[in-house]
Amino acid sequence: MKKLFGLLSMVLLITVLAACGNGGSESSSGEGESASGDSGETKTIKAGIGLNSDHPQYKGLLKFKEIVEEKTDGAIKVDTYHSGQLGDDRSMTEALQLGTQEVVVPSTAPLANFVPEFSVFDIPFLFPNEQVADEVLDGEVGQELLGKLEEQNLVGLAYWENGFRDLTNSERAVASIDDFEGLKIRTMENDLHLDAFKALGANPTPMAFTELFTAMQQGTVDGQENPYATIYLQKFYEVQEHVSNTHHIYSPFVFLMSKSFYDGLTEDQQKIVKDAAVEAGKHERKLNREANEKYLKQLQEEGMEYTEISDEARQEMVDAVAPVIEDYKSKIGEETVDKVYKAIEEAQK
Ligand code: TK8
Repeated sequence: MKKLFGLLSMVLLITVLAACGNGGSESSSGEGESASGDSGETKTIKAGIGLNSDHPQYKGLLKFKEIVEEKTDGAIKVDTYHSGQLGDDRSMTEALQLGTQEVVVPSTAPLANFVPEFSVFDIPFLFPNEQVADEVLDGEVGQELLGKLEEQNLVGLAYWENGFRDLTNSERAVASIDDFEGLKIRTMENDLHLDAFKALGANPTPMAFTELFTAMQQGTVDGQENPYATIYLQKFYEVQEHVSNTHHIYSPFVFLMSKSFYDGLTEDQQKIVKDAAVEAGKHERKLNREANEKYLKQLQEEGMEYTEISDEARQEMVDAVAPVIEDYKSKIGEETVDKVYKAIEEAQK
């Protein structure tokens, strides 16, 4: 008898629990599962970046949140974190692989530690301007490279913009290659960047972005390189005196999603997050270009000394890094490098 009772209450308990589990969708839709095969549970995206809340990158993330929450009627919620609250580009990318975070938007430079071909976009003096970069990144070769991220349990949804990188330092005005001599320069965690700065005569050291401001404040490094918007909005002018328009590398950002999270979405939801990443990316690029335009002037108003690099001096730099680029072609992959150079040529026709 007791056994029968126990069995009956167990069946009852399971039925009650099952009814409770489906309560949300049931109450909102009355059916077990919505048409798009979604369980109806709210899914949360933890999205983190390294830059602060004033930066166009964070504005882009808020745009992504707005679109996704609206288009999914709140079935997907996006929690946004800035200023390295969740870690740096590399550690956040690892968190996506582990499935403990859902979105990060790193620079391509640290991403090359996961997929080496991404270093192709960090070849110095590669892109002549932003428009050509857009066409190549949003075009066939850029999308093909995004596809390679799946092997690393990552899904690349879109390219956003970090921008053309310019050198700052606290030692001296840099007008030509000789002025790089011995400067302790922080670079992103990328061997091509390191070797390029060695070829320019500097003394480079790789470091996560989250450690950079303190390293400049304490004099562990003399300088760094980033787009004007980052130099201004991260207040680097408080710890740096000189800025030069080296424009030595165009840095794309990649909007990444954890593959395990992405695979758990319905097809509709996958399309919504993909389209939202692309649309928010266009918004971010526009804001970023306006910001980079605006902030060089404000850096000078904050007391930084600006040095214009002449075409001859820039050509000296191009020549100095050429052997490094030659050397990296095989490390990156000749085929990928050739495709990118071809796409750049095409984009300028
Ligand atoms: C921020 C970084 C930054 C990059 C760097 O997380 O590390 O210097 O330019 O924007 O992605």
